[in-house]
Amino acid sequence: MNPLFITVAPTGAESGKADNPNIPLTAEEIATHAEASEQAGASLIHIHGRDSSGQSSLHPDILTDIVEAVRARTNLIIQLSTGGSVRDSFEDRLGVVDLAPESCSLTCGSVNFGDEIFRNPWPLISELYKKMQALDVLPEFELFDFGHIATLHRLLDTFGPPVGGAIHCNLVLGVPGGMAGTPQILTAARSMLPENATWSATGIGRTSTPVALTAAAMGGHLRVGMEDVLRYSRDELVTDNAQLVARAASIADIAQRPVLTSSQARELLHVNG
Ligand code: KMH
Ligand code: ZN
Repeated sequence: MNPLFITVAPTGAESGKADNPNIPLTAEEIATHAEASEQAGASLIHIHGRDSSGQSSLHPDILTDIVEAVRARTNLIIQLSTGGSVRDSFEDRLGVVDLAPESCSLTCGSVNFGDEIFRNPWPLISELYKKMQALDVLPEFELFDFGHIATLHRLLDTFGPPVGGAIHCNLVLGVPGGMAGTPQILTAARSMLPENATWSATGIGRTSTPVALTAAAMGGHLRVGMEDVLRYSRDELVTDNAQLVARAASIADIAQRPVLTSSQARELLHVNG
């Protein structure tokens, strides 16, 4: 038996209520989705903040409100996004790590992101990583393209392993401009990861389910959520994040892979909670 854990990414930085009225934006909405997602099988939550107008925000007060609301209602491992949106400043993105959550995302390279550029030059990546090492924050390496995997190796060679020793990667497939969400690409990308790394995979949009099926078959962990996909099927909007987590849990069940609780995932990732 090779158990897996499920990450839920409920909000993201790009979509709003006009795209899907069910997307959670406020601390209260995110905590409600978090609780239902944990009941459906999630053990880690990837958080983005929004201001009162629904725009992406990395303001510490907004992120702290969300973290407190989620902590009050769940035992989920909390991961804050340092990616933010393509418009967030490097300074604000670095500031997220100061909140010292259990985990932060860390994207390992720039990538075309639809019509925009998601900028992640080497000096920013290095500063984010060193800060996470200093503050005992588990990085989750976000890998949107093959070059990002080369940069991950450079990062580990230059600065050594994360505190705690766990190297955890999330392969993000299907972003327009990044790696395609196909089994062939996922197989190739996985083969390039550090040997001792744990990894999950995320498929954006219609690649969400095929990527989850492939990752479950290959021994990976799963990430789903309304950050990545807003339609449950061609004709149905996602009703809430727990619906996507429940589908990931059934994929795990079909693959005969037990789903880890938050406490078990904490042990696997060497985070203290
Ligand atoms: N919103 C994307 C530009 C992360 O959270 O670390 C970046 C992103 C990655 O979502
Ligand atoms: Zn994100």
